Amino acid sequence: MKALLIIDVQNDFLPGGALAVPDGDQIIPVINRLQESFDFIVATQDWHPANHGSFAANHKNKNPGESVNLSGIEQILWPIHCVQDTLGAEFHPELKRKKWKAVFQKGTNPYVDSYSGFFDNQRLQDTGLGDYLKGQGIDTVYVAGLATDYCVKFTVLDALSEGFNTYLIEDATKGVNLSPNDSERAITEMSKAGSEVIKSSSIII
Ligand code: VGL
Ligand code: ZN
Repeated sequence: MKALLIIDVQNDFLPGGALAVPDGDQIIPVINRLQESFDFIVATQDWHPANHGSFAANHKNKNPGESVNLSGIEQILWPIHCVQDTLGAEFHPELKRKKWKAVFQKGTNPYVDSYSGFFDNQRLQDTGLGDYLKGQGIDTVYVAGLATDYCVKFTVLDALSEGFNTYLIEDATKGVNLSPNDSERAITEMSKAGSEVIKSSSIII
């Protein structure tokens, strides 16, 4: 059975937000249409405590875009974003949520970031998403949301490693592009790892 995974379509990742993905809002109507074609829909939510180690503001003399070593691995620093219980962490109000079965929150541990919906960046903590999907009979996942070059990419790669047939819906995702071609490179990487890359028009009837 198939599921749609909607990754981090939250105010802070949309135009006007703290870590706005350029044109991120353009995928909202696409995702809303896509939802009509799925019976099983799960979303993820970036959900950081205010002292999170991925925030540049929590390191001395560091700016967003620079890196630090966080608990032993390289961490890109971001503006303060998706702080728990703030407006920026909420899903965009136009995003339909009626059919969602569950929301998996991630990035709650201040000492390790979590781009993927399945595991943190150290692969130490499991969000439970993989077992949940398998327990519901899901063997195929379609991935949409933000951002192509971070949370979507890591979610797709982990979905593949967890054994799911994995489809990236290319026009239902947008990237941060800290470097100009990051999204393109991310899509190539997901494809090489075994993900199918498709357009929403191949699903929407
Ligand atoms: C994300 C950077 C930091 C994402 C989350 O959702 O792609 N990117 N936190
Ligand atoms: Zn984050």
